[in-house]
Amino acid sequence: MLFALWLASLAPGSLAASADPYAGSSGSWGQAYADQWGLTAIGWQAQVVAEPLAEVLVAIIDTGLDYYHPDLAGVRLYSNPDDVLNGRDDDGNGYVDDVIGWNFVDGNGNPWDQAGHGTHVTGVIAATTGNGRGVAGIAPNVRIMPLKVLNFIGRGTTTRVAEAIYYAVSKGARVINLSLGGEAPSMALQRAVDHAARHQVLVVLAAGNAGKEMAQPRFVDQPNLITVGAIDPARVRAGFSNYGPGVDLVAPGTDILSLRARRTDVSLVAGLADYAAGQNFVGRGAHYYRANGTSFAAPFVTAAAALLIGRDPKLDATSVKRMLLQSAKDLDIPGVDNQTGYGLLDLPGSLKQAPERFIDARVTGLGVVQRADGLFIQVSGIARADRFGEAWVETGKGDDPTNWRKAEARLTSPVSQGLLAELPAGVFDAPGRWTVRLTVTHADGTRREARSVLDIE
Ligand SMILES: [Ca+2]
Ligand SMILES: [Ca+2]
Ligand SMILES: [Ca+2]
Repeated sequence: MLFALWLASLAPGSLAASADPYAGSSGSWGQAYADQWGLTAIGWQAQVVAEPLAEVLVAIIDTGLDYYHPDLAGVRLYSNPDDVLNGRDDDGNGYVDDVIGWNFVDGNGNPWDQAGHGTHVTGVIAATTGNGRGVAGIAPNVRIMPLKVLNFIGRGTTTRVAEAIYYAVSKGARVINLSLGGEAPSMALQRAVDHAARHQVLVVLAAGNAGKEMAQPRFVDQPNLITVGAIDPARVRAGFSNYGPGVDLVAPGTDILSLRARRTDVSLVAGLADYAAGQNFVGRGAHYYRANGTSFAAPFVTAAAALLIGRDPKLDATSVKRMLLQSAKDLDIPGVDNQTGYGLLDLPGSLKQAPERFIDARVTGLGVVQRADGLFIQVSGIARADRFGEAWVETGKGDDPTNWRKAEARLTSPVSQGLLAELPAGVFDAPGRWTVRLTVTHADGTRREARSVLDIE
């Protein structure tokens, strides 16, 4: 039923509204690709979002929002039904006059953006589409709850972030965008993420910009938590983006055009080397801004989640995460890999994905163990499906082997996170690059693979 509805909506139609110029232009700052290349990369089209969608409340936990931005003229802001501007805490939640969100930095009801980061993130999701100006936002059905936890130089504390998560959950947010990084996760923050999981609130997290391998997610993995890495316009992982088993999927994160909060220059505040003030301003009046970071990849995923929920408000966070991962477009080496996880966010694909169906394949670690009976390479990871068939591990020489050798033992039951195979070290009988491949089959015969490489000396 939903599937049919979706196909109908994909049929080309005329757009009543007037197009957003940057959604159709290229080279505005001398670059060789589209100004909003990220929209094309995820398969977004104005038609995709033209169908009626339920409103979805999205909390942006960030530096706040320039809610007077001209290209946010159509945005719906959160409106607390239980507290009004009267100097009293009408809803008794500890926040006096939390009418449109909250400023956890200054302890007031005005989450104004003094750094520009939160406005840029919000613009990716919710810039007004079809108003004939500026950029197109991805999800016109969102209602934005700006929760300011970072100050004018983009600094904050994990305690404030945790408080903001509790706030968002208490006020019914369906998705929380956390484009924040740097600090080590605290217990308080982990508890807040767990709290969101219990309430089936999806938390979309930027992978971080250290260019490092993440052996695991920043928080204990939850079925409501998605960690997003960044790709560049060539569909390659951006050098700054963290990667590894802790990253679920990737989205556009290099040279992302979005909104500039007035009187801000976020790249300047971030202290980027070789950045000259004003360099990333775009357009007359400098109302727009381009920026790099996994911070700007995460909102692509947040927006896609909001579209999925908008079309089917009964979807829980676990299903939404599943739909986004299972439909991601494979990048880099075949299958789920260390650089790009499940691959690139694919918006039309995610909208067609059956919520209950999944095949998870992931190699999360390769470790050497010495035992009495010899030296072994232990392959650990994830092999599971909603209807599991079987799984096996193979090895092959080189980056893209043509010959594969199967490990002796097959998996006949799913593994959520654990040992998948033990390979005798003798399997790797030549020095150089080797590939380990995991194949997981569904009971219906379809399959997914995951690969990881190792170098033998
Ligand atoms: Ca209140
Ligand atoms: Ca616009
Ligand atoms: Ca891949």
